[in-house]
Amino acid sequence: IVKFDYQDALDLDGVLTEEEIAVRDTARNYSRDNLQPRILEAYRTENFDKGILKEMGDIGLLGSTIKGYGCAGVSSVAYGLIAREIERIDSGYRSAMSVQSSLVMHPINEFGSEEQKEKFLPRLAKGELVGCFGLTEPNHGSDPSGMETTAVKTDNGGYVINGSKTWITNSPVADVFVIWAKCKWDDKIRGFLLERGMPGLTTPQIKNKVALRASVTGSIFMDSVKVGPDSLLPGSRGLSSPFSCLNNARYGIAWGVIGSLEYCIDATRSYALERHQFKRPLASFQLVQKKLVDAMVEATLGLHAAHRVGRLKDEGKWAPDMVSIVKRNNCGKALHHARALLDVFGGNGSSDEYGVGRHAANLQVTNTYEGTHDIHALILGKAITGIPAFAN
Ligand code: TGC
Ligand code: FAD
Repeated sequence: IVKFDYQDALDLDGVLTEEEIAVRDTARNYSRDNLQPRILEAYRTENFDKGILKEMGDIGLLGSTIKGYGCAGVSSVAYGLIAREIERIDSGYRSAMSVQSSLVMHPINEFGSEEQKEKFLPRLAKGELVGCFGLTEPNHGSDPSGMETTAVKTDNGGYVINGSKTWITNSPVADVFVIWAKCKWDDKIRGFLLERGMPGLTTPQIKNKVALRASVTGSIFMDSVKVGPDSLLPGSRGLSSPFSCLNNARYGIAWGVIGSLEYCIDATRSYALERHQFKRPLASFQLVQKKLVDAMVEATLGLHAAHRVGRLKDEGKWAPDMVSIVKRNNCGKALHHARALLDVFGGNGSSDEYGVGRHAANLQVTNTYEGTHDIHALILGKAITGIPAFAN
């Protein structure tokens, strides 16, 4: 019999490799020492410091599963552990890391030419370049297959891109844009790499968000943007290409949101032990203990489920539906329990000093992006019945 540790209730440490623990500790120390001190001010002022990506790049946290091109080449579990540690501070900081890693570096690595990989990946890995991923459009969020952004061929072998993307993480500060467009010549969706400064490309910020305020979000407007032949990601073809990026990002979010919930559990436990009502600590009341227990149990189960998907991913024995299980479950449970824990703070829950209200607000967004909670239910409903409920 061992001593029970509520912070590692089913011994996750025991199923990690030495390298994964080292990566986890690097991400934990960095997040605690460099992100935690900044978050309150960044959230209040809706300010994202691009320097954070350089700092993450310096310690190997960007594109960490990619082999070569200056990337660390670690396991999918290690990537999940990085997301968990960063999101323990704030979902917005994890967004910045996961967009750069899974939604920008992954498609370049997977679908790009050797020249594109050599040009972009080492600088994205260092955080010298910031990337963003444009799939969602004003009229097409859950149904990207209907996208209106188009690419047409030009006489010189290049392309002209027209259309708009919205709710794009990092677009106002990005140097590189992975844009998904419908190609007029065969009606297939393909990825294109656009760069800041191209005539016709503008990226206004969406201001005054009620959540994820430490992450910068914007639109991308493309008014006859002319690009060369080397802009096309040659290996991309069809919706499965952007979805392959989403598989990785959704998997990382499943780990990340548990980090967010773990912060809420620790903060609530400390508060409940200190705060007294009726001459007793709040932590002595059964209803308060139940909230802590319910949250701790779901955080534990969520972590182990994400770990299992990670191991299957690295063994090549995974399916996207498995990712939907952990993305949907972990985001939904993290949101539900963060909101319940917020009750324990009473009036102080309305102060931004305690962080739990900020995490709960962020977790609503994690339930929305990368496929909403309900869309993942429908993906799994299709997996069970064979009938797609979201389409004709
Ligand atoms: P459907 O007909 O089901 O599939 C079209 C093609 O795609 C293939 N496919 C997949 N391939 C790989 N991985 C997956 N997960 C895949 N899911 C589908 C499929 O096999 C088919 O291939 P082919 O070769 O037969 O053509 O597509 P549908 O149009 O009916 O899709 C329905 C649905 C609901 C599943 C899908 O559209 C969906 O997932 N919608 C949600 C959209 C979404 O997640 N958007 C995310 C935008 S990016 C973002 O939010 C970033 S936030 C970043 C941050 O800040 O952290
Ligand atoms: P809609 O698709 O309009 O859905 C609205 C509601 O209808 C949801 O509850 C949905 O579940 C429901 N619904 C839709 N269709 C069905 C159906 N068939 N059956 C039942 N219910 C349905 N996108 C990117 O491409 N890149 C990014 O970097 C990015 N970053 C983001 C950052 C933030 C802060 C936010 C908020 C969003 C971001 N997104 C990004 C967009 C995000 O992926 C979309 O918001 C999400 O996919 C949902 O699309 P939508 O907002 O258009 O909602």
